[in-house]
Amino acid sequence: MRIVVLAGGIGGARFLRGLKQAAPDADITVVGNTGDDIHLFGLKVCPDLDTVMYTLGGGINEEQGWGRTDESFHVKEELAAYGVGPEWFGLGDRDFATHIVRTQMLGAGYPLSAVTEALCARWQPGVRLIPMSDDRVETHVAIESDGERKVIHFQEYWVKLRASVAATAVVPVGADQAKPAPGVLEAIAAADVILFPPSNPVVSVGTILAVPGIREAIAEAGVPVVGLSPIVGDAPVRGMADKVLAAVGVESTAAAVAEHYGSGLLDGWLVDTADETAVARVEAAGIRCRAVPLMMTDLDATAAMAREALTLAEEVR
Ligand code: GDP
Ligand code: FO1
Ligand code: CA
Repeated sequence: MRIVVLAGGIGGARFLRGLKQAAPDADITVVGNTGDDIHLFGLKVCPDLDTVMYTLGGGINEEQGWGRTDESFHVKEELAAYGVGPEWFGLGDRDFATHIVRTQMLGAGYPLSAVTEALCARWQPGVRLIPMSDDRVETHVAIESDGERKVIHFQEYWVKLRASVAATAVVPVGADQAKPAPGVLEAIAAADVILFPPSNPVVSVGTILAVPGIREAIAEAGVPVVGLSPIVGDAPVRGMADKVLAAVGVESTAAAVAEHYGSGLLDGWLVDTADETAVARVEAAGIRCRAVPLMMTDLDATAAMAREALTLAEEVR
């Protein structure tokens, strides 16, 4: 079975670990979000690609969900001693090596997709990880600060400000000009099932869908498209997805997120058992819906979620 998954960082990566256990023989292609990417200290950092790669490759800091295990911060401390920031973004020494290799290869002319493949040769994630695009896309967030409109990089909004101020717009800068990376459209066209993990619907899955051609390819693939809600009990399980959902006019409920994707794209949607009452509303929108446990507390619970998603895919096929 060929499965394509559109993934962000932590939610996407943890779901993929469960999917690999649930479908050990499946051929899994992950289309990764690159809208979170940022250039720091002359290096290109790709948080969501790295989170997937480290999580599936056994190098992730499990408690944190991003960055390397057994990490130290000597380079960051030395940079700070020179007064060089930003101090609010925690790049560790082991993680730095990934960004150095990536930046060196990009400088030598390799596209990001080839660089990601080279990095994965070390980590062996057990899936094919492709960035959504080789072209530069960076999500920016518009905020109101002291009565003035300001546009900042997504990482500044998320990590520095912790989404503590209201966002008035979320813009994947460069997405409209970006082309899907080599292999993305081919994988979608050849898929037997397409899954949206419980990733952020706006700044993870939404950004991938903003690359012209990807949404269309999914709709035209003619195979079941099934998603899992990142919203449980009317709130994100982790992080501040409610802030970016509000910016695009979507309430933070499992049903509203399904309607936001729409029946033109989604065939099936899983909500948590806490959101059982959302099922009727989602089905009224033309999307098959089931309420099942959706908390990724451990690998077995996550694999059970993946099995439910694949079962729902068979029901709507
Ligand atoms: P990010 O790029 O690191 O923010 O990760 P993703 O975009 O892939 O996923 C973020 C989303 O995962 C958040 O909106 C969370 O609500 C969701 N999430 C995290 N853990 C769980 C979980 O155990 N269950 C569900 N249903 N959602 C989760
Ligand atoms: N998230 C944080 O909340 N604080 C950090 O200092 C931080 C550093 C960081 C370094 C490398 C990396 O790959 C990810 C990092 N993240 C950090 C997570 C990253 O900002 C994610 O993009 C967001 O959590 C949302 O996806
Ligand atoms: Ca992300």
